[in-house]
Amino acid sequence: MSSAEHLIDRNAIRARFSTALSDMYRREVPLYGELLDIVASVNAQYGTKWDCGGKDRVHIERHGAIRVGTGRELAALTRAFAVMGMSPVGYYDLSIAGVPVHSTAFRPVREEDLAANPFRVFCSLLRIELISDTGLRTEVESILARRTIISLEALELIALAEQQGGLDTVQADAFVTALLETFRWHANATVDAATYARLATAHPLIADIIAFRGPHINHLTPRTLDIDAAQEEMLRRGIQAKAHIEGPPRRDVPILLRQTSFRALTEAVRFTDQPADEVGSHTARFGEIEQRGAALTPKGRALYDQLLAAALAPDSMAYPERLTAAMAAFPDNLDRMVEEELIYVRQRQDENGRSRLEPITYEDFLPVSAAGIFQSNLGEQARKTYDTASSQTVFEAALGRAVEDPFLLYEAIQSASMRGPTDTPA
Ligand code: OOG
Ligand code: NI
Repeated sequence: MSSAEHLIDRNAIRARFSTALSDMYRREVPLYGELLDIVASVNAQYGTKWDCGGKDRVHIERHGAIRVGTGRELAALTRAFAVMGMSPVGYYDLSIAGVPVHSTAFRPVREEDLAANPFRVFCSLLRIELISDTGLRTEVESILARRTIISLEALELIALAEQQGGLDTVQADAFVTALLETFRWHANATVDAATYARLATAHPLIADIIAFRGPHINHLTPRTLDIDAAQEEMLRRGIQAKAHIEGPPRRDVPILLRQTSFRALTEAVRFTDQPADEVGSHTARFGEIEQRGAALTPKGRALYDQLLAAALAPDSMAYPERLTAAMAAFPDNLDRMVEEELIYVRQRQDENGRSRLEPITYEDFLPVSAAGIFQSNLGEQARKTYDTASSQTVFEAALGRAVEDPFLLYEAIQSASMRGPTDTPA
């Protein structure tokens, strides 16, 4: 047993885990390594122009995504993420976009913890009640009831962290190694080929969640400072990037989140009834890059959503042109955006002691982009129609707690900075 003074910072555990996950995913999906190279060189070129928060952390900044099958699995992961100082923030209902899951993002919430390492994981939970074939639903339930996605060793270390209030360095390393197994890819499916086909017909994402031993990480996303330059370089290298960048168009003052990805890989898998010389295939894992801009206030977000809705309504123009046209109504000047209270800002002192306002970086996700990413990777069969109400209450019951409200978190960072100078790097 270690004493409290030997416990290491949760930020350090998160940093170790994020690095270990990145190393593992680079070995599993070499194209991810290529994205890291592209982003590193674009960011190095951009570095001198950068005058917004995030400069010091961007080289380590990543988000990943996983999908789980049951509330029990989600609850266990919530405890695992808590060991690394990551709380569930926001509720995203993707069934409105035709994907049978609802989600949250596990991330650090305090300014200094985000500055130390902003690693986040978008985590989706299957909404089993949306499987309309009752026979299939029962089968899915029994498959999920049999599996354990977190090893006994990891669970013991989680319990120890809860008891002690943290982990010492040796325990932290053991925890990172044990938890990493949950995120690993398994080419051996746990179902036969016919069951896989039925799951995939219900929804490709259902097959991805149910047919394997655990919630393999399905993408890991580095942050670029210039997504247009990075996208151009992806295309130049012959990487099959998405046709257009998700999120707001290019602007002087970037807002929210812009993302692009390469198409999911078709990977060899083996179903339980396949002979050794035969292989099946599964399409799920992909690569993505993102650029982050200012966090919007509820007023700013309402304006953004209204303009986006206008852009999504089909007319004679192509989508990128419609988007640019619609978004032109969103002010693109820092002073005006602050004056109209569209974005959150923090006050910062420059070297001469003068204070200036700087946008607070958006740390969350965009459900429309998330659904767009799902669909571009899984094909049009991934868009189903679900007649259902959102169920944040059900989600939170599974989680074992309420999700944090992202607006309140940005608001807290903004008001703390207005109260006095801070020398915390962003
Ligand atoms: C998650 C998709 C959401 C993003 O960047 O919006 C996401 C998934 O595919 O499981 O990662
Ligand atoms: Ni993503």
